[in-house]
Amino acid sequence: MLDKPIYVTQPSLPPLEELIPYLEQIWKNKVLTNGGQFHEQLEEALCEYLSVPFISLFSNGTIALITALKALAIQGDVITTPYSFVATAHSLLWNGIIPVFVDIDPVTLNLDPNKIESVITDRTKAILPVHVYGTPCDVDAIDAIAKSHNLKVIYDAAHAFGVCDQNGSILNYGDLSVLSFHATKVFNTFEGGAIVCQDAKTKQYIDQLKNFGFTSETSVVQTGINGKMNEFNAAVGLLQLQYIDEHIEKRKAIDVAYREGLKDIVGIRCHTPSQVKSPNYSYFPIFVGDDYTLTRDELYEKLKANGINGRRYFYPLITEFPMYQQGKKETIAKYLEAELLSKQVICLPIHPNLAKVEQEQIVFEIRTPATIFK
Ligand code: T4K
Repeated sequence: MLDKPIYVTQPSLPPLEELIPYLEQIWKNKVLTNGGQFHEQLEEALCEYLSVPFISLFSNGTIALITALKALAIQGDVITTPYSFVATAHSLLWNGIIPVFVDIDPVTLNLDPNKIESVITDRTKAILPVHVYGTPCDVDAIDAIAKSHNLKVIYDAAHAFGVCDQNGSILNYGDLSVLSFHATKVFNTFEGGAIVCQDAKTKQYIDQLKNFGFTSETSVVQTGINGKMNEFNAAVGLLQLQYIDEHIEKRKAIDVAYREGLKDIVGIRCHTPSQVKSPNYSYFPIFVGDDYTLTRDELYEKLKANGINGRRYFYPLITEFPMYQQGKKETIAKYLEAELLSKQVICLPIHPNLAKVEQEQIVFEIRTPATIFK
């Protein structure tokens, strides 16, 4: 038994004393928000680190998603995944958009492009795929479908900070990509988020939208919102950026050790998407099959009883929340892969502060009792 509980994630924090000079600057300048110097510096630094042309910082990822849809004036229906955090679909409802859910690919765990075209109608205006756990979607297939049907694509990239494929940052696909910098994410500013876009005009419009729609002191052009990131969060971000590579390296070592420790256990499967050029190791999902000695929920509870707090991201599916079932008449399951995987998943703890001995204990609890491949 461990002396303190382990959580699925724990924020990585830079040394406290390194934050003090930033705070002194804020206290001296007395610019606390509305586009101060740290806000500006963080936007620049992130563009460089992430290799993206334009970024607009936000107070959190959910407001950024809501604003991204607004920025592209999306209405009608939008195709999205049921296997995500509820904020993905909520952002559609906040814009009066109807979410149309499509099943996932069991390998990437993201929207299955083969199932998208059959649900496109005259009402469909966009696709909102999610790079779940930081695994890139099949971006080429999705973008090809979008082009042939004249649809916008907004990627929910809340989990995908720093992820690259063979062409570079995955944040450069689609019309917009949305990041979350929440405390539980690989890169955190306590709360925060961002929209990545590809041209200066769109950035300017997004910046207006996050500031109530003001275009000047005396003119408002849109129903904007208050989505601005403040100077404290931006300062934390600047500091965090100095440690991000180190944090991702630590996550990588944990990922490698889990794969080694769990490799021969009957009924335990690690999520292994095909080669990603630079993953961020943001989550470590395992899938508990019928051939494991316990059910998924029994294993989840057993771990919890031993102080190990995994999370069943994403269970239930968004489509299983009663508010997303209103008005639905279907009795036949439509999201077979998502339903199956949602009932099998446990995300194991992974964060830079996880000690080797803690990880060994997690592996031990999963191995005992379990059948081992010979
Ligand atoms: N799109 C996707 C695909 C997302 O996953 C998310 C958020 C969003 C959009 C929206 O982005 P934001 O608006 O959040 O920026 C957490 C996060 O709150 C949420 O950001 C995240 N996805 C989701 C997957 O996970 P919960 O309800 O599971 O968090 P909570 O509070 O239970 O935290 C999990 C564990 O982390 C705790 O057991 C302990 C540890 N923890 C948490 C916090 C907040 C800490 O050690 N310290 C902390 O400060 O939703």
